[in-house]
Amino acid sequence: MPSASRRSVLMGIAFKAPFTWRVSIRTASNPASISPRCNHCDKGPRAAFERLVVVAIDEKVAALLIAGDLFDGQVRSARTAAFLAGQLSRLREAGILVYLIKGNHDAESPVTGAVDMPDNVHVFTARGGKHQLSDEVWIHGVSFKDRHEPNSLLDRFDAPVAGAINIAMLHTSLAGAPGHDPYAPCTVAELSAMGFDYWALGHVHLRQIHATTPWIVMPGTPQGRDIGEAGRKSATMLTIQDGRIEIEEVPTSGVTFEHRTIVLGADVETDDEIRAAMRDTIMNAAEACQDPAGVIRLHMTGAPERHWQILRDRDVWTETAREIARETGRLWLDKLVLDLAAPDAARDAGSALSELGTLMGDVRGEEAFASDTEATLGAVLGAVPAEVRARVAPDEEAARAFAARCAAAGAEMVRARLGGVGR
Ligand SMILES: [Mn+2]
Repeated sequence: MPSASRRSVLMGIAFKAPFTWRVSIRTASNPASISPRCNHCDKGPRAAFERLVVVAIDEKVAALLIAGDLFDGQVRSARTAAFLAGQLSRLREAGILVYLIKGNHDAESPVTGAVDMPDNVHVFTARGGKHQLSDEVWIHGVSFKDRHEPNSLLDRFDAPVAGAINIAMLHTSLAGAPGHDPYAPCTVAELSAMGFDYWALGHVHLRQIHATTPWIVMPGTPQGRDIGEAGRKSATMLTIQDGRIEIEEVPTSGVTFEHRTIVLGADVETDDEIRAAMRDTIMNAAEACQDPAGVIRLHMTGAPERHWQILRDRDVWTETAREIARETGRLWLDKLVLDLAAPDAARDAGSALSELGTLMGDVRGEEAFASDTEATLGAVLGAVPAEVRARVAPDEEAARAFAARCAAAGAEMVRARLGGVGR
């Protein structure tokens, strides 16, 4: 038990596959222009965990709480196990306890069982339990037994200890989201009614404070995994003093994902102007990036005169953006997204090109074309890894929408090529 003089400070985090993931940086089609690897990206999740350990030691915290999904289920890696054991041992030497509950991903991980945890680590079982951290603080927790946990786990918690601060750890999707499997479902109201002072939740990657009395906190992932998890990521620090809990956010990510948008005005006429706009935006992003490295997705919107040419020369503009990002020394381009409109659709009306556009639009509306596109997409998806498939087309409706987007983008590309040639 930590000495009475130590502040009772805990850090609650929710991990997801922190040690095994790599940021996927699209490589250029031309091998000569492939970006140098983003070292920060490769190290991302481990670096975030190390940063967490350093803060924990510097701040002399009493304990580190890990609310599940420390490991990614499918990955077996001795290096991962060794890295984790090393970091946990650093905490042990600093007299810091670690509380761990298993999430859905840990439950299927071959690594979880293989790691011989240092003796400062307390792993809660699926039966649940409680552990006294200090004179005034008790930690409660329940682990996942299997990958799937469609039922609430709340009945496995002991009652809060009277006269103490009680912190409960749970891996849960809360009330969940439509189309996603429920993981230990429960509501904020149910959690509030349990009598604990703080709920240290895990599973959802986005940080969210659901309630303050009691605290119900989903701290989010300490390192974003891809552009879908944009922004700086963090852990949550708890300070317990005079029977009260205060929290603060502690940045942990080593790589920030960001979206940036360039709006091209109708008066943009030259490549130089476009390059200048790109440079401004990317340089600003580099300056604003608070992490050692950043990955940006650049969106170009607007209705410039050069609309056709830009769409036609998409690869050139992608490489241009990639090169400017490389110059910053700390940014990597995830992707250039072109969302451009023709400057004045009315002016084109009656032209052969406009007629072609209308025809392609009509055909896309036909059922036979739609089912043909969906069949083609089905064949393509059948050839990609299941994980990618699940992401692109999690259900039938999403697959249909994706097929429609592909068809619309294809039509736009055809128009861009023809329009570019014609001008
Ligand atoms: Mn999970």
